[in-house]
Amino acid sequence: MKIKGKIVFITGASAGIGAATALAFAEEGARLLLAARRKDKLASVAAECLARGAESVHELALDVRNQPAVARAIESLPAEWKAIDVLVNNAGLSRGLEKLYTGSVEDWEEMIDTNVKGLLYVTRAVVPGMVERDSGHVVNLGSTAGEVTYPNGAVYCATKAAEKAINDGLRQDLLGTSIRVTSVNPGMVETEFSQVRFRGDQERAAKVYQGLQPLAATDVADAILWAVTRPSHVNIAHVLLTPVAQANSLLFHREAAQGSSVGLVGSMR
Ligand code: NDP
Ligand code: 8X3
Repeated sequence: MKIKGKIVFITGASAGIGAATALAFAEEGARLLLAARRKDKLASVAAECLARGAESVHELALDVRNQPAVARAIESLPAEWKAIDVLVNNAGLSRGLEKLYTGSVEDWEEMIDTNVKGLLYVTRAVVPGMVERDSGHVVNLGSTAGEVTYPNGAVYCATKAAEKAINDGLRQDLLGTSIRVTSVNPGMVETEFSQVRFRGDQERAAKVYQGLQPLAATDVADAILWAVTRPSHVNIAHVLLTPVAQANSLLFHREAAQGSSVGLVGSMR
């Protein structure tokens, strides 16, 4: 599939994987619909997209947890932006790393509301138009965390396990249409993710990536662009990508000052 002139809607486009994905599609000449809550960050990603070759950019200041706002934002798109070709359901976050029985209920709700309900709200608002046009591609951001649960991360992992079920269910429900559905499941990617998880504790966030080379947001953007640009009869169901030094959610190889070490993610954080 050629990307030039296609409308690509990316949630969580103000940072990390979403911003890198916006830039990757910009370089292919896409028309970009970019959504996130932080307008200033979104505006600078939008400007960079135009500089890198995007045909046009439309920004949406949107909290995906707010269902009426999501529905309104999609319904009230200008006519020339309505026919969304690609939806990248990327907005998401983790909060805290704590045992389930002492965890913060507010943190759980924020993760579930964003990663599960937000993804559902956006999908519900966008996919009917794709069905009407019998054309489109939905890419959902999963994670190694959705495949293997790690200690102190049960609720985040549960949201990504839910993403896997939603991704697979949506693909089944769209059988008989031309719409494709893909889950891109990265391991550790160095973005704002850990800073958000640890509420700005830079030192703790940096420790997550110590002694190994994590994925970059551009590596994930590359996988998303690859999945979307396969021929239109090919559906990539899942893409799993990790740093070479990561086997799964639990097993890492870290170079320590004294030599190498293999560690559990829970204990290393
Ligand atoms: P970042 O924190 O760098 O970016 C997260 C993006 O999501 C930001 O643009 C943020 O924008 C947006 N976002 C968060 N909450 C909302 C909301 N309620 N409404 C709208 N936008 C929101 O993290 P990543 O880029 O790393 O994460 C992107 C996705 O990738 C997430 O779904 C994450 O779970 C997944 N992932 C990340 C991995 C990693 O190791 N980093 C690995 C596997 C998957 P704003 O704050 O402006 O709203
Ligand atoms: C993010 C990857 O391992 O930090 O989904 O949870 S991890």
